[in-house]
Amino acid sequence: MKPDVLMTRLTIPAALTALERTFRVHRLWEADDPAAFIQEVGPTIRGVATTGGFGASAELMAALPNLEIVAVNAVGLDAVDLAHAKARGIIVASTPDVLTEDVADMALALLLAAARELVAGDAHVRSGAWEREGNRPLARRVHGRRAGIVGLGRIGRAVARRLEAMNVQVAYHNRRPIESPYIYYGSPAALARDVDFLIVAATGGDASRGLIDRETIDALGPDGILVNVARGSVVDEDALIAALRDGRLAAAGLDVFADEPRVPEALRVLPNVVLQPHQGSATVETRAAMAELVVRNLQAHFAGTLLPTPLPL
Ligand code: 8YV
Repeated sequence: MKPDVLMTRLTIPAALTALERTFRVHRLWEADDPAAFIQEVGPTIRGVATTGGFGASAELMAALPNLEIVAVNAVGLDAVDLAHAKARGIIVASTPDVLTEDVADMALALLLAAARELVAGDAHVRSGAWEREGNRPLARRVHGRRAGIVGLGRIGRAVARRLEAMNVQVAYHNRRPIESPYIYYGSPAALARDVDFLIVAATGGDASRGLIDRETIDALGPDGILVNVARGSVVDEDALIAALRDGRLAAAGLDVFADEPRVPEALRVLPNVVLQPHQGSATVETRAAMAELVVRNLQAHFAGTLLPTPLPL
């Protein structure tokens, strides 16, 4: 008999098709009354396939008394109650590595778009303003300048490789220094003081909540540019908005926000910010690779074989 798996959100159709070959899939996103649906199917559920945004809360997992594994279509696990999972011996699997390069590409795209004012330039041409008003103001150079990476993990290191190719000097902040060719700074504010661009690639969750605060933003300064491809929670969004509005920060490139998909109007109306709807890993190729990992992790668990990308217990 096929194991019962709760799929919280439809990632890509191919993932659902692949899961349904091996599992009896219960589609939470189609439920008119999700709470009633979970109460009805909960006792049968042995696996969960979920997204980084929806995750797996303690409340959800508690409603699934026979849950064995949560396979997350993401590398960020801040929406998964890992303590609850560990306490119950529930395996958690994620999708590392396959999305690293795409998210790093997005960080560079946001940095270049913010520094070179690509969105405003596009509008200047499309609106006819170029013909009516002439050239736009000069933008800012990226190559040859200085960048700080907050969170030198897989994605942070991929961003650093891209920046080095542009002759950008790279420094970083982690909770602890790691073996790396880049200069380590003990705090985000100290790093921000010495760079032109600050790129946030840190793990989301309680440990990094508000890590990029007003002090750090002010240290980056009125010529500084902030890029965030991590989680909205890592940056004090109100402090960021105020700094962008008041000219204490030159620009920002953001792919993540505090309360997705709701983004404050005060941020959306600013001319010096480039906004993306959490698209870091959202390419056909990468989302297919992520979905395949979710399926393979679930299949391996129920086949009693080694999982490709489990979290260490
Ligand atoms: C996705 C992500 O946006 O991997 C992550 O942590 O944020 C992204 O890959 C999303 O969570 C996909 O489920």
